[in-house]
Amino acid sequence: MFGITPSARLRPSPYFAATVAEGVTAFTTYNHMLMPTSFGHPEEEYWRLIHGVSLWDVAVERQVELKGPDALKLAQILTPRSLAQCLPGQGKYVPLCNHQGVLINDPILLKLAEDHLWLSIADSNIWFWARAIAAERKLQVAVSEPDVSPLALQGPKAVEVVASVCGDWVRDLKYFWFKETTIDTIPVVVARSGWSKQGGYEIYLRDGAKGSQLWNIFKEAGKPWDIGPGNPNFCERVESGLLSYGGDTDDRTNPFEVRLDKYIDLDVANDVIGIEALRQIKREGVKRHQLGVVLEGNEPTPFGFLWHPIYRDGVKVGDLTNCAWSYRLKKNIGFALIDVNCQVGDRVDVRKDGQPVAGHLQTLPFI
Ligand code: THG
Repeated sequence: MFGITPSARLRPSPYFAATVAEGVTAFTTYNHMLMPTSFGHPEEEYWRLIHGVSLWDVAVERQVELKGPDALKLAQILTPRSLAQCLPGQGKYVPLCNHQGVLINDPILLKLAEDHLWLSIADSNIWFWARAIAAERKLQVAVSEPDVSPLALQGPKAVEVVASVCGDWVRDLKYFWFKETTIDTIPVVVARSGWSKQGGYEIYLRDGAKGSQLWNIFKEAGKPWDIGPGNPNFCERVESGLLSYGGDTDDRTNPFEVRLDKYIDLDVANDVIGIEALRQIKREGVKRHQLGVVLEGNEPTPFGFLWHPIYRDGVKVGDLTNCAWSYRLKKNIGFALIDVNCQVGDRVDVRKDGQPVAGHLQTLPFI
């Protein structure tokens, strides 16, 4: 349909050649890189994630490295989630907010050592932000990007494949914990995490020259479990209620609106960015919240790029921020960012090309 014009602004993933060899048919942009979004068989790719194991190029989840005596201090200034209990070898999902309490990214933090952290970021530039804050607060910390590129194995059989490559110790790795190791001399970090609710691992490659080699090791090892290429799966993540920063959020979304309450600790120190604003929002209560929408109709209805307005009793009450055809529920489902007066069970309609599509509100996750 369209081509992609090469440019040094669009950094290739170390797995790019491997995904082309697998027959990638679509990409999206993310953190100034390309991420595969289809290998041409969407339903097959979905069921492979639900029942088997799927291999994903998620190198777009780029790392912001914090290194130096004040690394942990900077990390805690950047996130309103308490890091007091975070141990070396542990990862944490950490919302980042600006001074107004608006969500500006939702990385996974990996604590490699007391003075060495990675923020594995979603689609917004945190190197600028972290460097500016470090300088303004006069912290002793270097903010940089290491040569690190995540590869994900997701699905119920991922544990078998990763154990066959790395050893049985990976079976005992706790959710969100990680370990530094090598695979055929390739330096990696193996973490039990990933943007699906089907279980799995993320392998953080520490040598960008070895992308095809690492991809092929897992492709070969995964054959007994019928591994195949995939990507962060739109349908599964909507069913599972996983948030997409920038997709489901806008420039005034705070973490309480999008179900991130349990990752915010209001008693962190006052020097944490956005904490005063977050306390105030909590005191006053949010004006919007995030619920599921189930649309009527038994056919997939593509909604395209933009948010779509949601109406209740003829009044606009919010927006549909995504919508997917659920292969398990056989319905179009999506997330609503909607007035707090709207509740589960309410009948609503979504305007698509000016036409109403009827539906109702439901709790998240759907499954
Ligand atoms: N992996 C890595 N980096 C990433 C992502 C990832 N960076 C960008 C983006 N994804 C960050 N966003 C999320 C969102 C949700 C989760 C992980 C990363 C997630 N959430 C679980 C949930 O909401 O149920 C559990 C969180 C918890 O309990 O701590 O997994 O995918 N490397």
